[in-house]
Amino acid sequence: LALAPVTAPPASVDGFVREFLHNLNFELGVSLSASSVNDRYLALAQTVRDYLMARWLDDQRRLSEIKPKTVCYLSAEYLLGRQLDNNLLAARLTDVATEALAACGVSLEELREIEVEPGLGNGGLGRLAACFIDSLATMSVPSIGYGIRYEYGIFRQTFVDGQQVEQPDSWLRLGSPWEFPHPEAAQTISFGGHTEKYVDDDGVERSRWIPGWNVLAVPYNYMVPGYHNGRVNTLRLWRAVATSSFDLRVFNSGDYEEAVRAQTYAENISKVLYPEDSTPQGKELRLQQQYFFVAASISDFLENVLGDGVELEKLPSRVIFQLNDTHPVIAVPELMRVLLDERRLDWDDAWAITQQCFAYTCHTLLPEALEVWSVDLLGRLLPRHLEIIYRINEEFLEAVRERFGDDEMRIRNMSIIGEHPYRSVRMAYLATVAGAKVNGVAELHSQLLRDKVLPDFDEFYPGKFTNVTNGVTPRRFIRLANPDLASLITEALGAGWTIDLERLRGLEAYAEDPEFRAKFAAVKASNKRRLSDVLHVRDGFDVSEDHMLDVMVKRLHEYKRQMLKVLHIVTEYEGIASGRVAASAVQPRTFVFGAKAAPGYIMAKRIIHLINAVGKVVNEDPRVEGRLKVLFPPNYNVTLAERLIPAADLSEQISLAGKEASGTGNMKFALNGALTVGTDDGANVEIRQLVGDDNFFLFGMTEPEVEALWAKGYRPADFYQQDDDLRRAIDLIASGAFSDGDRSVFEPIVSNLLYDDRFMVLADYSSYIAAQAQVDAAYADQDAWTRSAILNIARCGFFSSDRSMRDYIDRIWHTPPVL
Ligand code: 26V
Repeated sequence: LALAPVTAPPASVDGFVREFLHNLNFELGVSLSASSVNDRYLALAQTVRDYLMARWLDDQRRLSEIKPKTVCYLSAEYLLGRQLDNNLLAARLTDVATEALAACGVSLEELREIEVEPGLGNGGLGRLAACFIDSLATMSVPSIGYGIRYEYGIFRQTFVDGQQVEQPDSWLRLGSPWEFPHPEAAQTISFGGHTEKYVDDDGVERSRWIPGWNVLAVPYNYMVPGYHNGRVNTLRLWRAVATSSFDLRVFNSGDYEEAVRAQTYAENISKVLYPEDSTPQGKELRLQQQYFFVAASISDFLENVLGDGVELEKLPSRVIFQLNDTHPVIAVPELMRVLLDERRLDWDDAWAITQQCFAYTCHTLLPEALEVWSVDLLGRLLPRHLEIIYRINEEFLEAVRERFGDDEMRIRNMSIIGEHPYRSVRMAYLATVAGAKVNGVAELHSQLLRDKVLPDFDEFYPGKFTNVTNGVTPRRFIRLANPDLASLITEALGAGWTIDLERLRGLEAYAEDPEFRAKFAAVKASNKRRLSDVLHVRDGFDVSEDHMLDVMVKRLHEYKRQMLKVLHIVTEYEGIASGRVAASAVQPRTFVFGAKAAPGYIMAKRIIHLINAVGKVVNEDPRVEGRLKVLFPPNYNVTLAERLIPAADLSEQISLAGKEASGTGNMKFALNGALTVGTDDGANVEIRQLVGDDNFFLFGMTEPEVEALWAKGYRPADFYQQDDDLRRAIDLIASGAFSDGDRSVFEPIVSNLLYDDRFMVLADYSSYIAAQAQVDAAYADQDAWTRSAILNIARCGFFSSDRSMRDYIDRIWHTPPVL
């Protein structure tokens, strides 16, 4: 019997209408006239899936025959954003779908707007993973994204009296049309119990794990379509489900309630995304999540992807597991355990294979963000893995001794096991020892990683450390988010730039063309109107198209220095309100914030409160009306980013030098023609090098200057005493002017700035204010500003995540495309 291959429905308006109505009637069980908007959205999503399906199945079949080396991207977070538009675009279906739906009397725009984005990530790290899998699919690189299907993603942020209140993000409530669950392919994942020694049939003494309990990991597959290349890769997210044996044992003992409780316990593992906290460690459930997804992923790769009869020695030629930060690093002892205990390799062979199969990306420099797990917890949850980690460490320290002698200080510093304040496993060290390569995410970050965070390791492993500067996908962040700009670029340069972003260079010449500049300015203005429409419906805000749009969107963290932005706004406000500065002397500006604070991060939440409080006073004061406005739409997410970024004139990238590993928002803004006011930090450094000093507002200390100031002794109160503007701004906050006269509300912020100020806000204040004066002056010449904006776009093609992927492939993965 010749089985007909799966074929896609005809890509015509007629074909699309038929498929859409079929799905509405037969999959959702409603007629067109009786269908809800959600029904129509679900049917549309299914229709798009149907078009992608043949390619997806075909790619899976081909890859299982070709058996190429595959990238397994291990990430606890994927901040995907909405799927519908992206998938329509990738499959070249946008026009057909628009027409087909119109023929059914349905508006595509309306359906787009009801999609709930899967917020399965905290911020930059999760969004980066989403950009990377888009690029890998677009470049036809064999790859699988592995992660967790959280039932609740990043919390929904609301403001009550200006303060953040978190609501659960029940993104699955109205159905999730993009996923394909495979309960039949579940993996069993074990935890707890103990280990025991035994002698195997060959007389070799071995260790084995007798686990205490287990859960099922059920895979949910998502299509990751490449852009216009017919390619569809897979994102596989795991959901925790109780095993029946698990229930049965308790159930047999007759305790029904206990059985239900046990089930709930197991299923908690994939219940909720951890909101990146002010202190990230010490959460047992989080370690369970990490092990759960990497154990399922490794087992899935070995059993289902690798294929039968592959000698394990060849494993490194078939896979590279990329560790997205330390969250998946428990995969290292897990692969060792599988090779040793299940596949019966000896230690040296297993370790040689493991060391070639992993590479590690570090995404931070903050010491408090480097993950450690207490030996106590790890030993309880994963006793066999702890044994393996101890042995890895023993052999590693032995090699260190051989090389450097008995330098106990160095040994203590390099040990994977830390002793203070309690005995713990340093996951970044484990990843560095096990990884074939270790990379930072921007030039400066990679340099500091080698020099400051892991200098001994850099010395011990020459050639292991490298840099791959982050990037962002031009499909989502230019083509979809800014369609008018995309058309303008295509008009000038032809198609092709979307997958070859260096072609944007061609716009340099157009920056000198007054007609092109006028068109660009019109696009910017229209994006502001579009944003205004969105914010009006969403939050009741209005954005004036003749205001400079000054945007700071990113997680709320002290190191990112939203406080510096607040001090600038208060300074501007106080100047005009007090009459010292004529309102007409400043450019009309709307300041926009978007930021979520980790629910447990009290200072970050106070700063959110302050921003809202300052906004309220500024927006209600007639003395600054039409000049200054502050907007803080709640629940900043990928969907809102896609609206805000294309409308922005000014991008705020103002972290203390040496703290922001890279930033990726900075790249998105520059690529949409916003100018940056920024410090010499993260990828800002590279952005400025590329766009040129004339097209970037640099301010603040450099990283060595920061170090020097700490060394000399930093006294923030001195800056307060010596700078009149700064003193007036801080005094105004302290006076209760933004808290109905209550001086206690923001007192903790004020005293933190004056007497602690870990991120040197006061030290960089005057330089920041000066840079903002330059911004004002530059914005007064609209035509020159527009020219700069176009040059930013023209010179930032480097920041495509396609280029990042090429760098990973060349320097780390060695996984060529399979066309
Ligand atoms: C930061 C912190 C800060 C204080 C303590 C708790 C805690 C926990 C986690 C983190 C974030 C670390 C990993 C991360 O998200 N890094 C971000 O990765 C982006 C993609 O590479 C990069 O652009 C950002 O600069 C970097 O902060």
